[in-house]
Amino acid sequence: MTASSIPQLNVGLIGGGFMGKAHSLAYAAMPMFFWPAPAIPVRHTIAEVTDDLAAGAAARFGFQHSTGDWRRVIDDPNIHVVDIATPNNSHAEIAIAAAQAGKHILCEKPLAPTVAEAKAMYEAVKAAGVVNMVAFNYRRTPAVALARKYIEEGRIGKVLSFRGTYLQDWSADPSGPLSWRFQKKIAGSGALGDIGTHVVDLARYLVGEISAVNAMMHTYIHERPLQSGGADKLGASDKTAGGPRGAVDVDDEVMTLLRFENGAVGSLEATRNAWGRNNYITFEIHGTEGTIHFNYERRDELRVFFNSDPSDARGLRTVYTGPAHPYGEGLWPIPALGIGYGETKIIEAYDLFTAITTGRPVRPDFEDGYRTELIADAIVRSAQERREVDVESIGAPRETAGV
Ligand code: NAI
Ligand code: SOE
Repeated sequence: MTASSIPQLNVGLIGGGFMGKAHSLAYAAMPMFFWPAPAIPVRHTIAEVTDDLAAGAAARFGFQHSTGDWRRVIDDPNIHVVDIATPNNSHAEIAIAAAQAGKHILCEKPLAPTVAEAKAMYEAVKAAGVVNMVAFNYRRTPAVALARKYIEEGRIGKVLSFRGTYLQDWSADPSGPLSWRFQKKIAGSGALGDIGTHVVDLARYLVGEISAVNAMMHTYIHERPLQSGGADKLGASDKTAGGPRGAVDVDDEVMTLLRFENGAVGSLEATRNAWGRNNYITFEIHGTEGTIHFNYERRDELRVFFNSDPSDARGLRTVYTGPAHPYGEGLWPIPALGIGYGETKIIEAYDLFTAITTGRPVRPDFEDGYRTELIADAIVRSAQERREVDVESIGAPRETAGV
């Protein structure tokens, strides 16, 4: 393939906050890592809530055009891909409009704050036949993809159990501002939707469909200083700390037991109130023939125990991901040079554009996002009703394999 034969696809990015930054970086860097690239993502238009914010975001993130009205992105026939990087309550309206306009879509997680919206989004992309992807990017950490490969190859035998955590501490300080992430009408839920859904995605990716949950949820901090508009300050100590306060109406902590369709059992814990934990996504998977352990704070490493190892060399040991491992051909030439958060987003962009230009399926898609919302909904009901709750079934378990 020659450089001139690589298609150029125009991206309309909606939202210029934390994820606007991460996705812009990924579009710029993807062809530098994966060459020949499946397509060159052109940073065409960025939308923000005002023209001024949009113009600033365009200058910062390298977009050719900007707008204070996301509908102009949808209406622009030159835009091929709509990227939704706004707070959760706007995902459905934008995604459904984008699907109806025939755009391919990348939508940030959680797919939507409610099951009803997630279902409508799934139905809209299915009807439109557009490529769709939900941005659960942690499964694109090479060590996580390697865990998946080992499980598929049977290296740890039949999976018995999954223990997953996502612990952060940015909301542990009660003087942290009441951003959109603490408001049910915008976020849908708290730790559950914001970070617990990442663990649900990993559990589904690595083990399979979740059929039932038994959960507890709790809120520790019931009000916070008001934050007026703007990107989430993610716990930054706010100058308004002594000023007016508003109610937190989402969970700070979720813990649940999990049953998988294939007979495995598991647990999930998520909180943003765990002092000293930053992006502590972990999982440990026990199988009949071995164990796999991962900690995102040491994300170049996968810890493994294989029962097949010689008896004098057994023990949990560390595999450092590199060229021999998933996505290694596009990343850095030596193991342990350091995989970052940005790389997961670059790989996400690579897989999205590969799907658009080759027709190869991409996962997690909106059906995965919808199924994750059904699991989140079961977790909420289980906590409220203090009992085990079945996850609503929307058909046979999905093949967990997929890019
Ligand atoms: P943020 O608060 O940093 O930025 C959101 C931006 O969207 C703000 O600049 C805001 O002005 C803009 N915005 C809001 N409504 C808009 C509208 N109607 N049109 C155009 N712009 C609008 O939020 P952040 O952290 O970037 O989160 C955005 C989404 O990404 C959320 O769904 C969140 O859950 C998800 N996220 C995913 C992460 C991941 O690891 N996959 C990491 C962080 C966030
Ligand atoms: C805040 O908890 C947050 O930004 C989440 O919204 C993201 O999904 C996670 O990847 C990092 O932390």
